Amino acid sequence: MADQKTKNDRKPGRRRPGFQMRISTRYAPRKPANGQERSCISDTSLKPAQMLELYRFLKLTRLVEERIVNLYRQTKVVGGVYRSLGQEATAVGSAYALRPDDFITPIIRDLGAVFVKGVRPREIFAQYMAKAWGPSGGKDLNVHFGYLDRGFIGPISHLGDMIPVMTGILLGARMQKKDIVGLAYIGDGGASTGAFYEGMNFAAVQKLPLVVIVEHNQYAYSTPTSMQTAVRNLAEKAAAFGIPGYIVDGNDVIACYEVTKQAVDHARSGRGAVLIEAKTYRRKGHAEHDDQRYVPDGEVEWWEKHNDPVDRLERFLIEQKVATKEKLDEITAAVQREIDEDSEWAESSPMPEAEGAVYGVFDNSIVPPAFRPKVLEN
Ligand SMILES: Cc1ncc(C[n+]2csc(CCOP(=O)(O)OP(=O)(O)O)c2C)c(N)n1
Ligand SMILES: [Mg+2]
Repeated sequence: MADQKTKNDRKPGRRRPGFQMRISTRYAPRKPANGQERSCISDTSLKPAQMLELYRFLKLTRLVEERIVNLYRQTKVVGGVYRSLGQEATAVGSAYALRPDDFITPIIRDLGAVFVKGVRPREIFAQYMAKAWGPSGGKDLNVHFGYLDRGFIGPISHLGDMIPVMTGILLGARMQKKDIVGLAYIGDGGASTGAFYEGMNFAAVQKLPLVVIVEHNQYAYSTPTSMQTAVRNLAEKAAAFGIPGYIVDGNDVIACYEVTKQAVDHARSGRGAVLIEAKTYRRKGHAEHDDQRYVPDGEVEWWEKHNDPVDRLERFLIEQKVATKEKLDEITAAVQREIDEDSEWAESSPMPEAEGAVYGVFDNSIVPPAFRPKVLEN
């Protein structure tokens, strides 16, 4: 008996099973071989028509944002303009892995996911200009609106809080016996808030079908990630919740789709929450008014030249003979026409009536009659 090894005889420093990290790096960014330009992963289940649809969504996101900047410079936009330039692939590729009845909650740099969910450019233009025909009728701005029936939960400004909100939605859905998955987006800064930890922990222990994408775009306002967290890979945080973590190249739209598809399948099959870190880069300042003077010289230019998500997909589609350059130009021209038409529509919308501000801010129908406060209906 004396020389028999027991579980407690482990060598000091050896990892105990409970602390094992389950991080998949299969879709992590890789340096291209022999100085080749970056493209996308070719190991994919996507059909050619779907890849072209992804291209359309990437172009739509980029060109809608460019038009919004244009309107902003003409002083037609109310409030700030937040761009996802250079990181569009993360939102587009991940949202594309969902079923129509699944839920998303985007943050300001996820316009691409909002389009994948079926929102039209005209709604976004009207929203940015605070027009009456916009989805919030001028009550709120940018992506601060939602459509419950389309599985699109509008974000609130408080960083981190959409994680517990989505967790609550999924708990509710489970009680209603619905098998929906919730996809919540959060920034590198947001992933350091208390709300993020509480929401993640609850979803993990309840094995709720929550997929969280941490958009590691390397800045939170002007703070580089290394100055606000000690982990090198944000996916390592998954270990704190006992859930799997993935690292994905956030500028490869096909990798973003594939990794999210795996995570969504995992979540839907009852195996619980997943954390995905998308490594990407914010090429613009926090908002249009931010001149990025805190960014080292040449950094933005490097990403623009060597790691642009639209260029990468374009290169991939041509290399793989999914499309010719002419075909891609046709898609872009159709997107441009849609944008022209939709921004004209939004500009022709009236501003909201002042009295409208008091309506539609409280849903009395969900309050039991005895407790119903007197509010303006509709
Ligand atoms: C709890 C909370 N703290 C601070 C802010 C102000 N704020 C808004 S956006 C932002 C930076 C967000 O950075 P990150 O989470 O990395 O997202 P990114 O803008 O890079 O997409 C901050 C500090 C806020 N909205 N909520
Ligand atoms: Mg950030």
